[in-house]
Amino acid sequence: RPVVTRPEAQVIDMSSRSNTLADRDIVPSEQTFGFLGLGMMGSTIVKDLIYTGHKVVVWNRTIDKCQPFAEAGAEVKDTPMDVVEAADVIFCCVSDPKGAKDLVFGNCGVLQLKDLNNKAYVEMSTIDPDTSLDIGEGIKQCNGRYLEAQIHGSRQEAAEGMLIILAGGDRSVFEECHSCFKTIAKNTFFLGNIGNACKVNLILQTILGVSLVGLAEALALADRFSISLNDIIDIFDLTSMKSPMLLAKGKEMAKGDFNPQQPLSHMQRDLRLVLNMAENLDQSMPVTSITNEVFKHTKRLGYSEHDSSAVFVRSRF
Ligand code: NA7
Repeated sequence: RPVVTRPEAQVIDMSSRSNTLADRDIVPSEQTFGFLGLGMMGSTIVKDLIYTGHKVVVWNRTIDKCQPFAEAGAEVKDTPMDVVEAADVIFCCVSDPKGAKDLVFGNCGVLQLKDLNNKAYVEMSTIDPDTSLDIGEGIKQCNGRYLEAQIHGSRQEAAEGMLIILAGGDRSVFEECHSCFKTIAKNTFFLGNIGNACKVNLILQTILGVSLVGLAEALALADRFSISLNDIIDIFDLTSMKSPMLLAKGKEMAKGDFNPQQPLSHMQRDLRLVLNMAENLDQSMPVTSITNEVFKHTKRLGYSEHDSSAVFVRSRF
């Protein structure tokens, strides 16, 4: 069993800017934007929203993470409900469907404010379509408008303002978020009804997860033959199979550098959500099932917080 060290805690550099922001000609909306969840993704997004002149109100479960944003000009609130009271449009970006639901339906959650008075709620946490429908229903019943805006991309892509936004639900909310989306994403898609964007996001994650396990197994075999992994990657780069993502992940595997760009726990969460969706449709997904098992096992080995490319470690043993 390998000795596992936790990846270094990542710290948001409040002074860094994505290179593309200056070229985007962003005119900030005059609305007030609430933000629930200042993890790596949320922090990166909020930092850029403040920089491009948006008025932002924030809350995070661990209150210390709000401090740099208060210094940068954001208003900090004590509960999600307080953020909703203070904002016109509220974004949520937390770890998983359970966290996303807690913030809406739980104690001091969004729906404690019985009348949302036409405010907009935007779910950015990666969730499944059923969770999104439940949240959307709750928001609408309290007189609010709902948009799911799934963010596809790594933490690095978020830092570069190069995410892809997949949205579904209330079109008017989508329009109102224009200057925010333009700040953080290179492409934005409106995909229709609630649930559609979650499905597309999880389908893309399936491609990613299965590809990573294939890459890890192939490189592990090369390693058993004592073939240089760097040579394999250099040759792979010359083939028609190459992709920027697989090249980057292959290099990380060769170096043993699993700095979390897409945490392994998030990848496994996504595969679990995919398999639940498939189960409801009687859709057979044997390769995805095995892929999920591989990620689950790698989590058990202690690599939850590392990058998804750490799946290579399991393949080598
Ligand atoms: P991180 O960096 O792991 O951050 C997770 C965030 O979610 C962080 O702010 C957590 O608060 C928060 N969280 C998690 N569970 C809860 C509950 N139950 N209640 C309130 N807040 C919670 O993840 P990323 O920022 O990389 O990713 C966030 C989402 O974006 C994820 O769905 C990705 O797929 C896309 P904490 O700071 O621990 O108190």
